[in-house]
Amino acid sequence: MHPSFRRLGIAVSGMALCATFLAACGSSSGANATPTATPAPTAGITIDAGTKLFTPFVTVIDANTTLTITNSDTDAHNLKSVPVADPSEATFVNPSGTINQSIAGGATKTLSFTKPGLYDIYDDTQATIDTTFHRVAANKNAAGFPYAAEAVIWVKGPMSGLPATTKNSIIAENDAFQFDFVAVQTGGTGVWHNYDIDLHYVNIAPSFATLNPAKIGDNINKVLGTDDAPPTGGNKTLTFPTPGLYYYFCSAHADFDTTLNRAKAHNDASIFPMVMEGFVLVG
Ligand SMILES: [Cu+2]
Repeated sequence: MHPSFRRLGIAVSGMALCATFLAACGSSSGANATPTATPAPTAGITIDAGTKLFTPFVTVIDANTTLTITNSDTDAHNLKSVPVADPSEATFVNPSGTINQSIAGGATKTLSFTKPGLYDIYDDTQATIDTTFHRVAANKNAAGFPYAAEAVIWVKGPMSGLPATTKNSIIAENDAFQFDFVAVQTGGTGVWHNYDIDLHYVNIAPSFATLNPAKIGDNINKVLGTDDAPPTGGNKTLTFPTPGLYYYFCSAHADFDTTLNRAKAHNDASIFPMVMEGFVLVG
């Protein structure tokens, strides 16, 4: 062996030794060094300087981890909990309590969530709660219009007390699902009833960021209206065999943007700029 190869061989095995026994190689205090605690995993949402939207729209974190909100805009923004549409949602929507704080331009805030569930926040400088449809609506002059400055945070963890069945409906004479959020236990079913004249869909959004872990129905899921299923409209029953968060929209009244990973309302949808969309939490 050439002497320089021999030296290289020694150096490589020395590095491997350091990697294996890092404390002994890198620390002068040797065996007495206090191991550093592994930092809690963090996740982040950015308020985009251009659109002033929360990015991403849906964030997935584990319970007891920290969520960092970075305001990359120069203006201050607000973080406010969206009120639950129905008392039955309170068990799984905003279960750690509500959020109401301001975040200065260029600032960072950390939020921690102790209880698993869904947290829905919006920025009232850019969007308003529509009390008829219980949804966040982008203000007409908002930078991100028609997208609303809203963020859905799924805090993963064991859930208890979720029902075996849940119901949602399509509101008569509207391109709207009654509830933004429903929840069922694993293996449970959801029923969507269509009180409207027109055909609507429960389209499962493309899978991303650990959402939508299973095919649900045929993923398109037609729900017949009163025209096709007289006199009271059709039902679609869907089974959710795999735990997770499912995000769906109606493709007759919204499109799915795979860059923003969120649905966008069609201009001619009756509740525009609000989106005909919803979430099913399965745990
Ligand atoms: Cu629709």
